[in-house]
Amino acid sequence: MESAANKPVTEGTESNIPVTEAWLRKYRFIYEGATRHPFILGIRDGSVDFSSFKRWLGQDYIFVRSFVPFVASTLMKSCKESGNELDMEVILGGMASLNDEINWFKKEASKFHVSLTSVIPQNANIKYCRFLESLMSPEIEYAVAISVFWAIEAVYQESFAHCLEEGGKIPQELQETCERWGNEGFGAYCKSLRDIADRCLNNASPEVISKAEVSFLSVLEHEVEFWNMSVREI
Ligand code: HMH
Repeated sequence: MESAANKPVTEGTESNIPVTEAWLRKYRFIYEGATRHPFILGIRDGSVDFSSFKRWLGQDYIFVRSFVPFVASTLMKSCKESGNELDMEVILGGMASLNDEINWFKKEASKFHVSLTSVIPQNANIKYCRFLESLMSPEIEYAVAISVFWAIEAVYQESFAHCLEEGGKIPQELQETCERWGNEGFGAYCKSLRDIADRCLNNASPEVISKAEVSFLSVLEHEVEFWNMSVREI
């Protein structure tokens, strides 16, 4: 915000607002589809089916294992392309939290009697992981990768933070899950990713901004499909 007056007016976007803000306005309905999905609303109001939660748990463990190399590839891009050396620290912090997350999944899976070694990746998950893989190549610009990284984390942060808001009736067994992504520290980390994305997008060419926008939209679509997969019977 503080540098808004210095921002060049980018074709196709409103002037003086950060690019991510323009995207969130433009795609508000689909963003809400991803962050207020029936699966999340069910966790918030306590009506969630535990078999859906267990399905989500097993599938998300697989997803997170694919997310790690994507984040690593973004870290590499930040070292080569970023104009700010603090980016590396934010992304490295993200890698550290993914390390915790993998251990948390293992602990949680044993609590819910889910065998992580026998989870079969479902179609929505396979497609989402393939999408991440397509973004790991060195030809993909840092601005695109960091925008995708932000969007992936932000959807979980907003979704689970919503569960924690006043008036929720989260089943006690799922409280920890909501706190993992809904806590304030995770919110601050997502804000740092968003600020990096906005800085990169602000300096990017219209072509790169468009590529990042298309990828942002793909993230939202994959997230909705991921929740759908968790709710649906296999
Ligand atoms: C599907 N999206 C999915 N899983 C996650 N763990 C996150 C986002 C956030 O890390």
